[in-house]
Amino acid sequence: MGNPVSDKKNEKNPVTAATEKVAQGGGRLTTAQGTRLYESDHSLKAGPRGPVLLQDHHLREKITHFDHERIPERVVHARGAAAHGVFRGYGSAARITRAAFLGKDVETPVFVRFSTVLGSRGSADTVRDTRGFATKFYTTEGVFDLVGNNMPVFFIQDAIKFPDVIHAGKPHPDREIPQAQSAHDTFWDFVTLHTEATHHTLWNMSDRGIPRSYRMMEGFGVHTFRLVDAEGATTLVKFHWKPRLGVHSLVWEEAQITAGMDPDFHRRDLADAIESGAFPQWELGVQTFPDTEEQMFEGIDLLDPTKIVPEELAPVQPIGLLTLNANPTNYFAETEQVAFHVGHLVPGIDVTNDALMQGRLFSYLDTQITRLGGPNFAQLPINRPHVPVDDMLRDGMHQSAVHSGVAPYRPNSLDGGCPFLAGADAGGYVEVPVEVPAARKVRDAAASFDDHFSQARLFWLSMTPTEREHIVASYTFELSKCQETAIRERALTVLANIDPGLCAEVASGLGLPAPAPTVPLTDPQPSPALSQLGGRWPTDGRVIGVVVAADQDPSEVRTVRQAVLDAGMVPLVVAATGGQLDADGDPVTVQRTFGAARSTEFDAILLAGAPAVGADTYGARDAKVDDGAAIAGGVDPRVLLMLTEAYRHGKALGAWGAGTEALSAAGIASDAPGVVTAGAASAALEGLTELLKHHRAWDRFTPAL
Ligand code: HDE
Repeated sequence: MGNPVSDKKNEKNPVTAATEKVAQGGGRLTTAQGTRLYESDHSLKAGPRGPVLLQDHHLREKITHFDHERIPERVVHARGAAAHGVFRGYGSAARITRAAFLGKDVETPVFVRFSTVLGSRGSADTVRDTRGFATKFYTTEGVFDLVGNNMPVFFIQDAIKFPDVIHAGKPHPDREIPQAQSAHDTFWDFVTLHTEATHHTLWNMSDRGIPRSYRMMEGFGVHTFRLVDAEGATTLVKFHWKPRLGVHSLVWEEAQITAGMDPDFHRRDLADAIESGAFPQWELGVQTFPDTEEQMFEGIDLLDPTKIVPEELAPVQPIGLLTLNANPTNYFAETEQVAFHVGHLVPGIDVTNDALMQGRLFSYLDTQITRLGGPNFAQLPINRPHVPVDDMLRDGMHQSAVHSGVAPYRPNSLDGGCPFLAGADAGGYVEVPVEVPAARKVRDAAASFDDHFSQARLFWLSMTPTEREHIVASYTFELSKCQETAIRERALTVLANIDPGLCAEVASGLGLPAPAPTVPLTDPQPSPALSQLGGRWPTDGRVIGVVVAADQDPSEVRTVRQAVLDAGMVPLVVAATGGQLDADGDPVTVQRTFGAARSTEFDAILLAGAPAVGADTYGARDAKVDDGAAIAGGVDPRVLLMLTEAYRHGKALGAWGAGTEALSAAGIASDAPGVVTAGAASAALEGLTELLKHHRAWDRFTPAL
C-alpha cells in the first residue's frame, strides 16, 4: 500500500535506493563513509617518532567504533548458539488452528537459538543448567516466536518472581562467583525457601541439566497456549519439540572436564553437524486439552507452569518437522541480535492467563530496547519479518526504514486512508474474546498452585535406577558446595517431600541426618516418557575417536574412517604426534594427538592399534602421565587414561587387531558391557555403532538404588 505520490517520490530518492553493501565483502578497505584507505596500521603522526595528530579521522573512527562494539548481553540466556532452518507443517494441526504455517507441506524459514540461562556470554556450554530453545518462524502471516526451554516446567508460577530466582542463581554480588553455576548458597537458599521451584530444580539436577548436544534436547513451550481454528473454536495446547536423535546427556564428570577442554562444546557440535550435512531435526507436537472454563486437565492446572501433563494422559501429536540446515554467517548480526518475544504471535495462536506467560509478554520487548539500543530492532536483518511491514511506528534510534507516507496516523485522508486494517478474514490478528470471570483485584494465586511436590515426586518415580543415581549425585554435589548448613538442612526437607529415599541418600553424602517429610507423600502414576533410557536412536554426527599406532597399517584406518563418514558420523584420528599416516600414498590426517586429546571429545573410541609409549610421554611434558606408575603392556599411558575414562563414562569401545592389546593393557575385558572386539575393522565399527544407538553402555553400571 502506501501513498502513490510519495512512492513516486521514492523512486528518485537515493536513500531508499541505497545498496545493501555495507559489510566486509572482499573489495577495498574503506572508511565507514566508503572512502578508500591506503594505510591502516599507523596513526597519523608528526614524524615517525612524533606525537599522534588529533586530525587523524581514520584513527578516531576506527578506535571509536571499536570502543562501542559491545552491546549489553542478555540478562539471562546470554550464552547461545543458533542456526537457520526450515519448518514443514504436516497439516495435522489444521483442525485446531488457522495458523498458515502449520498447514500441510507449508515450508517456513526459521532461526533457532539455543542457550544456557545463568552464565555470561563467554561461559562454558556444558554447565548444569536449563537450556533455552527459541524458534523464530518467519511465516507468511508475520513472525511467530516459540520461546521455550529444554525443560517443561519453570521455577516460578508468576513472572513477578523472575528477578528473584535469577538474582539467586547468578553469581554472588560481592565476589561475582560462581560463574554459570547453581551450586552455591544463594540459589539453594531461594529454591528451598520458595518450594514451587522444587519440580524445575529436580529437572536441573537430573541428566536433563547436562545435555550431550543441542541436537539431542527436547524443547517445550512450557505454558499452555490457546489455538484458534478458522471458525473461532479454541483448544488449549502445550508445545513439544521431539529430537529425532533422542534425548541424551553427558555424565557429570564428563561435563566438568569438557567445560575446561572445550567450553564451546555444544556450539561446536551444532555448527559441525550442520556443516557436515547431519542436519538436526525435531518434530513439533502438541498435547491438546479442551478449553474449559476451569482450564484443568485430569486434575492438573493448565495455568500452573510448574506442572506437566504426562504424555501417557495426553499424547504428543506431531504437527510439523524442523530441520536446521545452515549456520549463521555472522555471530553478532544473527545470533546476538536476534530478538525473540513471546508476544510475536500469528493468527491462530493466542496466549492464556498463565501469570508467568503474561509477565513475559511484557519483558521481552522491554529488554530488547535496552539490549539493541532502541525500538527499531525489528528492522535488523535477522529480525525482519519475511512479509511486507506497513507500520506507523516512526523514527527512534537506528531507524533504517524510510517511511514514505505523509500521514502516520489513523484515520487519515492524506495517504488515502492507508494503511488499512485487516479483519480476521483478511489475515488480521484478532485476540480470542475469552470470558474474564468477574473477580476481585488480588495479589494471589489459585489454591491448586500450592501443590509443590506431587509432580516432583512423579518425575522421581519415573526415573530408572541409573537416572536416580545421577540425581542423588548432583544434589549431593551442589549442596556440598553450599557454605550454610541451614540451607543444606532445608534442602534435605524439600528432598524428603519428594522422596524419603532420595533424601536419605543425599543426607548420607552430606553427613547430615535425613529429616522426615513435612507434607503427605502422594502416590502418582509414573510417566515412563520422562526417562531418557531404554531407546535406540540414530547416531548422526556422533564423534568416534580412532586411535592409531605409529607403525599402523594405514589402509584399514582409511577404510574405517570412510565408513564412519558414510554412516553420517565424525571420525577423529588420534595418534602420538600430528601429521599424516601414509604421507606418501593416500594420506590419513591425524586430527588429535595423545597430548591434546581427551576422551570427552568422543562418543565412542575405536582402537586400530596399541600405540607404544611416545617420546613425549613423561610427566614434565604432559601431566596426564604419572612417571612413577608402571606402564601396562608398553601402551602409551595417555591412551590408557583415555580408555579408562571413556569406560567410566559408559562409552562404547571397539578394537580390532593390535587394538585389543590396548584394551587389555587398560584392564578392560573384551567381553565387558559396551566393548566390542573383532577380527576386522568393519566388524568392530558395526558393533560399536550398534552400541552407540543406545547412547551409553548402561549395563556397565549397577545402581544401588
Ligand atoms: Fe525468558 N527471558 N523470561 N523464559 N527466555 C529472556 O529476553 C523472562 C522464561 C527464554 O535465545 C530475556 O531477549 C521473564 C520461561 C529463552 O534470545 C528476558 C520470565 C521460558 C530466552 C526474559 C521468563 C523462557 C529468554 C532476556 C518469567 C521458557 C532466550 C533476553 C516470567 C518457556 C531467547 C531476552 C534468546 C530470554 C524474561 C521465563 C525462555 C529478560 C520475565 C518460562 C529461551 O526478556
